Amino acid sequence: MSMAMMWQVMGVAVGLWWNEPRAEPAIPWDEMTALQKHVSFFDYDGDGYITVAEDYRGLRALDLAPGPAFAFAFAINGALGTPTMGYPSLTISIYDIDDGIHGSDTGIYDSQGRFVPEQFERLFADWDRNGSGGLDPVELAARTIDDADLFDLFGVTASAAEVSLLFVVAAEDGELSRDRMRAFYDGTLFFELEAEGG
Ligand SMILES: [Ca+2]
Ligand SMILES: [Ca+2]
Repeated sequence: MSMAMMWQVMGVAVGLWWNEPRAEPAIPWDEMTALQKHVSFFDYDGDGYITVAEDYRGLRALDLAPGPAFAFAFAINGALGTPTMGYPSLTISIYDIDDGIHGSDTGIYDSQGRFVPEQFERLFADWDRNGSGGLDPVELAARTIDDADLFDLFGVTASAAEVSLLFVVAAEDGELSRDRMRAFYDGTLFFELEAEGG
């Protein structure tokens, strides 16, 4: 059995819902913050919590290969589970996702998880150095390093992981376009990518 098949079998084993359609979100769409909309992509059964298996399923739906999807699912849930649940956990709570906002973030979400358009504009004004209307890996890396809070190693690592993941699933022609970045931050990008077939 190949590694890919093994991850797939594990994915099925941990949830019989693997092929179940997505349930209605636990919090009505219009009442969610941008950050909650973004993470609700992964809450397939609509209970307001994201398990590692749900995270894995969502990443696979975004066309990530099984190995990286498994690694990212553990890394993301490992980083956000405990702060959002309030006790050691690998499951993420959507209700308290704003507690998962770490240092070294872009400020594009406020402390409640709401989208801040001015900060988004600033991101492009500051970092689209070649004026291409998109951010390439060099521009993204420069931004991540410059934005780093001093001594906030966890925050930098988490930001770099998020940017890498975003780039893998959403880059076009070697960069992340303004439209895709905007959709990422307002919480609709992953739904759009899934609808497009990854
Ligand atoms: Ca769930
Ligand atoms: Ca650029």
